[in-house]
Amino acid sequence: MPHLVDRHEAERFVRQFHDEQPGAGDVESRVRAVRAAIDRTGTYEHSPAELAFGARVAWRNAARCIGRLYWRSLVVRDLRHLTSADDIAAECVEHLRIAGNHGRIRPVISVFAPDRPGRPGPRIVNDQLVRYAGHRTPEGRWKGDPRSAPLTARARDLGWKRDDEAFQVLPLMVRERPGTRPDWYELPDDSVREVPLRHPDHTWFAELGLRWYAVPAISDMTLEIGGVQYPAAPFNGWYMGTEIGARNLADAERYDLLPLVADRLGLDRSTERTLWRDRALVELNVAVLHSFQEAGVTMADHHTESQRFLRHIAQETRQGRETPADWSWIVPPVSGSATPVFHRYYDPVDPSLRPAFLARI
Ligand code: HEM
Ligand code: NRG
Repeated sequence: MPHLVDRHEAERFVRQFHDEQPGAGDVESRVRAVRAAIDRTGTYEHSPAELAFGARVAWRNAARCIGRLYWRSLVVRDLRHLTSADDIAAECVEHLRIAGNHGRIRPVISVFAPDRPGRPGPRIVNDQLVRYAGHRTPEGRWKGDPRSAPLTARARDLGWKRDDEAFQVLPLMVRERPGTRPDWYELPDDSVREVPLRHPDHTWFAELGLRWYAVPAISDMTLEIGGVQYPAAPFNGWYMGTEIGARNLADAERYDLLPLVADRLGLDRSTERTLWRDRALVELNVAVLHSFQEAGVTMADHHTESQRFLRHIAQETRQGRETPADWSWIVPPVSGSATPVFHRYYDPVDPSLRPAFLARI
């Protein structure tokens, strides 16, 4: 059950907001108003400017994110007045359209109603707004994305019909309150941009029928600002190619495509020493970057995004701020040592840093 807002957290945030945004008005009167609201109601309401600042700083504080250079440009959609599942689903669809922007992807967050004492806010069940279904076939093989098997089973329980495709987009599932049965909504085709994958040098690659969606929109993290929790606050940036080419399509627990790609490349898989896995990984990543580029959909390569991240750290240092970072998440999953983010240490991560995106418990 949502708890009362911690007065110290609230005050700490209001003071940070005023410190970083000179011209935001009189800090002491705002602190008094916030304290009074918490004493009266157990919570308080952020101003639109506080909400936008809080969401951007939560991104700035995300220690696992290599993409933080553009944290100031996050588009913040203030949808705190919305609590019904229908409205939330409709605005998630709108979010995907705004973020997708015909391929020129914009970083966007949509903030729905917060938890209040005795009145929890809505929840999005999906871990991302767009995900591919996955299930184990009667023969014991995997179809689709194994990672989404639990979500796929959930959707079927609710009455959604699964096809037998490798890349079938799951419906969006929304709960108006925790514990209630989710409502589900099919995402309209025109809100889910997808990119069919091909390789610049190998025509057979396109025949594998691989694809991925354009907008990674995380929808299962709670945005916490000044002690207030926003459990439904989906956000997106653009993909870094390795997320798809070196993990989603390559991991043995995901699409597990390295053996297939290696065979099509004619590589010798009889021993690890031929580095067939490594060579297949590189070609898969080449195909992902090439296909997004040709489709006109924003995507970063891991070399460029690594350089941007070091620029971000330098910029933050000039502002007198540390950049907490988790090496094991920042270093790309292929060619780590060929990127500059590999060869250094980072400021330690303080788990009490706020505003923040928190993993759902
Ligand atoms: C994690 C890249 C935008 C918040 C990550 C990861 C990558 C990444 C590669 C690691 C993911 C993984 O290994 O699964 C980018 C790029 C962006 C971007 C290229 C382009 C603009 C954003 C935005 C936000 C954000 C807009 C929030 C407003 C986060 C958070 C995580 C993360 C909270 C950690 C997720 C977790 O713990 O599972 N990002 N990101 N990122 N990013 Fe970003
Ligand atoms: N690796 C996940 C997505 C995690 C977040 N990545 C981003 N976030 N690029 C995947 O679907 O592959 N973002 O907000 O842009």
